[in-house]
Amino acid sequence: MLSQEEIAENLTAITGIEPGAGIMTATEDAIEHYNLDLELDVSSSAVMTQQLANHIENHDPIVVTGWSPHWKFESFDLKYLDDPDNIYGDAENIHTIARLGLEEDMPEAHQILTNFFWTPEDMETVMLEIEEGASPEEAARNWVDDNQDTVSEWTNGVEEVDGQSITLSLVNWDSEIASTNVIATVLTDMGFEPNLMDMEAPYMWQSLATGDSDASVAAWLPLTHGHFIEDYEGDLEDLGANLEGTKIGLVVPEYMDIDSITDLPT
Ligand code: PBE
Repeated sequence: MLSQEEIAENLTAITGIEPGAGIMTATEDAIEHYNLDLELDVSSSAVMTQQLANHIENHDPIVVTGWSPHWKFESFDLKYLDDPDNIYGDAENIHTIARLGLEEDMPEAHQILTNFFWTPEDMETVMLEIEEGASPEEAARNWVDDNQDTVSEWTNGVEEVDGQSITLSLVNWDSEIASTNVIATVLTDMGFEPNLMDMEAPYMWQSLATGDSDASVAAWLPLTHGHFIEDYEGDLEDLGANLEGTKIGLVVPEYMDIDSITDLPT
């Protein structure tokens, strides 16, 4: 185990992800609120998990901005640090959001997107397969083929279309790579031609407000993306939750002998 003193001596920063992610804003708030003597390193989701793997191999201290569902909890022994003042909020849901007018222009897609609902375990299955080497398209295809009962609830009563193109925004978080590819596969099977458009979190919201993209399955609410939904209130449509019970916070390896954010260096 790494003691609190050893951690204080060797830890200078929290390993973050992309700027613009809700968890980055929440972590800036946490650093200030708990008066932590730590920088927040801006990086990317891929670099964050790579750093996690490297540090675990060397048994070094590391704190990352973490979230669930995520494959890292399957691959490594990790724990969330307690957040006594609830800066990271309670469990959240992931919502599907769409541009205004989608219902009128593409009622079939709108219906499928509204029906889309799965569990954290479903999402983790897809994430883990991607982490183990499958392409996102392959992992999504396997999940859809293995879960036709669930998928048929999303497409029940919806007419197939003939090659309609639809643009889904995609932010490169592992959880959203999984969900966006699954819904794209389902839409493909219903005759759509989905176009996955890579973008950063703030543009995911903006592109729906401007109509540059049609839908996103990646709105973490009420807190993580709370500031975005406030900014774009009335400019896009919330189709409701597609997954219930997410979490964000600061995550460390089990071998770090601390339990709370308040045990980090101040
Ligand atoms: N996440 C994953 C995102 C939402 C999905 C927690 C990294 C964020 O912080 O905005």
